[in-house]
Amino acid sequence: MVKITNPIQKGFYPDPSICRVGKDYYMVHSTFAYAPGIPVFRSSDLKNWTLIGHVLERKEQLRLTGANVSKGIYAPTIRYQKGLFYVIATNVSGGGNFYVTAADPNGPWSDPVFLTDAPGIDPSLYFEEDACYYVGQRTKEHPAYYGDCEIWIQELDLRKKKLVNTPLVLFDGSMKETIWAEGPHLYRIGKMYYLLLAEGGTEFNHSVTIARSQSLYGPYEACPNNPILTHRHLGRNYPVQCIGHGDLIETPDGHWFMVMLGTRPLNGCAELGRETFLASVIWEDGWPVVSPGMGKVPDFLEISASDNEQEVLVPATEIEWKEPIDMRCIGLRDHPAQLPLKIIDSRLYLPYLPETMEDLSVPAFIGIRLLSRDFDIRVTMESEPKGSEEAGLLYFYNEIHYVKVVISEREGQLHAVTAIRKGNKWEEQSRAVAAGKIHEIKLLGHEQTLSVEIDGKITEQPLDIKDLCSQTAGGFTGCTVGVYASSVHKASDQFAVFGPLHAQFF
Ligand code: 6LW
Repeated sequence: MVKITNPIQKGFYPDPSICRVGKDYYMVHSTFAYAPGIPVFRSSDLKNWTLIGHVLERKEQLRLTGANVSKGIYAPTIRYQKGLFYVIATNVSGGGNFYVTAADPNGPWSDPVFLTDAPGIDPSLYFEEDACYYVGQRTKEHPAYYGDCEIWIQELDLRKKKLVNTPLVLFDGSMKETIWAEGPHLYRIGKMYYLLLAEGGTEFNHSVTIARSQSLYGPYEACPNNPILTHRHLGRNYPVQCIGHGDLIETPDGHWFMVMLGTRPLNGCAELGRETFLASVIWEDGWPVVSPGMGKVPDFLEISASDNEQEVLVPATEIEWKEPIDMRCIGLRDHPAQLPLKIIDSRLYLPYLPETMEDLSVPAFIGIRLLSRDFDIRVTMESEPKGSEEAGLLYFYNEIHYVKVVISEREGQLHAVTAIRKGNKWEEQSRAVAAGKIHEIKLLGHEQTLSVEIDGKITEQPLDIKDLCSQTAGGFTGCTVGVYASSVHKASDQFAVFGPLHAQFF
């Protein structure tokens, strides 16, 4: 037996979609305005997930100019058909719905093919014999209320690379006045077509529902047990919330599972963002029963598997600076490797770009996802900023909710500056630090507070970082943390020099 602990993907990995080829599973997630876009994970046991690459790695594949951090790439679907992997997703900041293909899921993936006549978001693909179908959501032509959406289908001609024939509506939700019928996936299981979808919106009322039909174009009947999975009836204090947006998968030996997103809020805030969870599925009377006997996402599952690996605790993340840049690193709106940086003797030379983290362009930021709210993240800065230059660590939720801990010159003297921005609220503390080239910066996270230690001194009052999350600041992402340098809208040809980034998540 293998014990699988939920969530199976900790940190900001929302909108999971999964497919299986042979004994290997592949899973993808939304990345919004982070780059590279759409990570691809592989697993042979649904428990241990290895990051094997990204779908959108090249500049020409991923246009995020001007996108705020929660815009950009939404809800990808991954499917495999006749020797090719397909990922279909939406770039809400430019171009809309597109698909890419790859013979090897490690990449490289093709350039995107944009589907100009596909309104809405959350596209999925369904293959049958030689045909391919686009299944997505869109707002109804005459919505009766906010969030009045429908799931629609249209044939996708992969040779012509465009939608052909007539679009048809399949379903508009399983309850009266359902909001946000979205995240659809279509399957043929046995003799029936099943349409899995999300309803209620990605927040507290999120849910997974299902409908079935004997023919592809319907009519689809809603499952009498809908929603087949939700946590909204468990109340706001239940530790796992917002469960919805699922995808089904069958193991080689005929067992079924569902992956879906969920949050683990504390005091109403889920700083880690929407994470990915797993539940088992059985079939009764031709309908799926999720987590039979329990009806909610379990803390852990025990499944039979030949591959009996040990429980892995959340590992320390050590980012050493070398070429190519560690696959776990992400940047804002552009791949960190595209920054005009240098790596010399395992040191990162990060340019003082004029952009800051508040600008909707590409700041000099190389981050990793926050994997737990208890953490110890540290780096050494081995250079000294001058004038308007500042460099250090950034804990980032969005352009107006972040903490920056930087070394910077103030009135001719070097200072350690800690600033927290929560929308219109700005607090800054600073103290002089000794000149000398090496400064150690540590961020210690504990129960939604952040202690800052610079050069061995905890100088600051712990900061309250609870509100740096979607629940209070809006948006769809989770927090990231990483090295940062800026010359704050002035020109500079200098570089901040960093040692390795150590991140321990408890
Ligand atoms: C996703 C959609 C959603 O595309 O959030 O509210 C979007 N629902 O299903 C971003 O994750």
